[in-house]
Amino acid sequence: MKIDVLTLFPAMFAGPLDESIIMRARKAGLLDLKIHQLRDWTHDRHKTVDDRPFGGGPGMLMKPEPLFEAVESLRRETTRVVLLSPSGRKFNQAIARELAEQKDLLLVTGHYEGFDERVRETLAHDELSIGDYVLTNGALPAMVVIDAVTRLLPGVLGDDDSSRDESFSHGLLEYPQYTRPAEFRGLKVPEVLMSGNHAEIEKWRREQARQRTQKQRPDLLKPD
Ligand code: 4GX
Repeated sequence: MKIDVLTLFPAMFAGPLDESIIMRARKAGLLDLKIHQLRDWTHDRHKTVDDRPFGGGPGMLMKPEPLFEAVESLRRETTRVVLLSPSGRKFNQAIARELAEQKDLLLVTGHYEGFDERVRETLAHDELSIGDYVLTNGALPAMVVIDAVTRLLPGVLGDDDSSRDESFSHGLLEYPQYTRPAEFRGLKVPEVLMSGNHAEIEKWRREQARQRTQKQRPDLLKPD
């Protein structure tokens, strides 16, 4: 998959995507990631990317011309253009799976108070938020999406990682897990896990997952 990112802070992307599984996917050619500085598509001396909102109000907006020129130069027939902003639909594992099936993505990160509405109307296929809190810009949200999508690409995870039961895949949170030692500072591992009775272990895990989900994430148990 090809992922292009448009941002005012390309340096923020150095580090998180240069480690571990994501770097391995990049080196293997499974992910072709390119980070682009939006200011490269300005034409004035000051490389202006923002302007004041018509009708007044606080703060600045991302002006349309650099965004249009950048997106038009980076996109192909097959590109899905995705804005990152708090006004988007809430990103989740189902959306990650959907994005992982695309041929290429262009992630456009929000800065300032947001986008001129014509960007949304004309350039974007989708707008995503990573959650209901306010960040300083869209670089971290873009990295979150890249990470969640990349691990789903065929060949990125080893068999061990991908066969693992995952929270959100089966709709429940994980059951409690323990490793050695069997007793640590007086804290014992539940007897059933050492019993060797696999039917009982299954039953215990299912019940624990249900209780934990009820307590921490009751929303996951409700029908939509
Ligand atoms: N999930 N932010 C974007 C600027 C902005 C404001 C309004 C578009 C519209 C965020 C999030 C997030 C802060 C990134 C505001 N852009 N993005 N930025 N949560 O909080 O995606």
